[in-house]
Amino acid sequence: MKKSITKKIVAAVVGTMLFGALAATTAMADGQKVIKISYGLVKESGEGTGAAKFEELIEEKLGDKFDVQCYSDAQLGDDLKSTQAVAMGELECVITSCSPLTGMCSELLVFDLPFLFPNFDAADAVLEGDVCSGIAEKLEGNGLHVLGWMENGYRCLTNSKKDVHVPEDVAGLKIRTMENEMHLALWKELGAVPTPMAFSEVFTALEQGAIDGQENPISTIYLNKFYEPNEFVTVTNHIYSPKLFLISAQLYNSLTDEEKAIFDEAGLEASKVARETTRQQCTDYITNIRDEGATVTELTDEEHQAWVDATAAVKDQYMDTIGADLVKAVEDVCAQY
Ligand code: TK8
Repeated sequence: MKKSITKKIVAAVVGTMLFGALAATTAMADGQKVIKISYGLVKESGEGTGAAKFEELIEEKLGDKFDVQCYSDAQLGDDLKSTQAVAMGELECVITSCSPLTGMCSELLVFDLPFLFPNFDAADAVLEGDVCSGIAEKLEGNGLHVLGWMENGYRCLTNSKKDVHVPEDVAGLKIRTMENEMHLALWKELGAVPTPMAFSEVFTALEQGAIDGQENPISTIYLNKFYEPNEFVTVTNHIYSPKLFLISAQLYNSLTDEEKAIFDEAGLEASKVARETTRQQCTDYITNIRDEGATVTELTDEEHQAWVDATAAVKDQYMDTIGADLVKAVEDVCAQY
């Protein structure tokens, strides 16, 4: 009895190994290279929609060669971890916030400046202009090729304690920030208690009361249900936050010129779709969040100005680190919109 069970197990194991080997041979025979895309938000998010678009475009044009697979919700790791894996050539692609990457590219800190981008047209002009080509070149040296610029959106504050209108209201609130020194400095300056944390830990930390609040665009606040543990949502729009769509430079450089062009084109198209989706969501979901019973506070002009004034010092503080020329280049583009 024992023997036959053992035999069966051996047979099953050998069978699986053979099948595995066969499957591997088939994949190789097909010559398909798997391209995994790691991202932290849900499938319905802008980046999820963008990743799916990229998959569709690549498989339409190069389906015999590449199998694109999208992994949402930080399944393959949070922004920084995934980006490091892509830089090392251990993972193919990532869609990430810029803020956790400022350690490898300090120029990205320019996007952490509060109240810099007046509107989406200005953001598009910067994302598609020289400033971002320069940043892309720098990232190439870190093993990261930029396929496109997607979008987080304008960041807004949520918390479980009070209806926040003006900066003074955040005094003493424990607020999760991205892992970024300027975000930390900003919330400290406002009198809050900032706690840097990877994105995938935020919901549980809010639910358990380890933190009182967090800040993210309306799209994320709704799709990740942050309004459940945090019934107060304030449309502060304090920082415009883009996202990078990156591919391992090692992998990119191994592509033929024709493939490179198709990847770049698909990256741009996917990024456009991602930005359009996020923008629509940030508008639409204010109503959805209210319908769920949360309080959504939109600021008066006076309250908005109070936030601009209260965060100005951080900008001055970081001017040298970012580079006054870079900040001016962004401001000059923004001034046209
Ligand atoms: C998701 C993050 C998220 C960001 C954050 O991976 O960490 O708060 O806004 O969108 O990139």
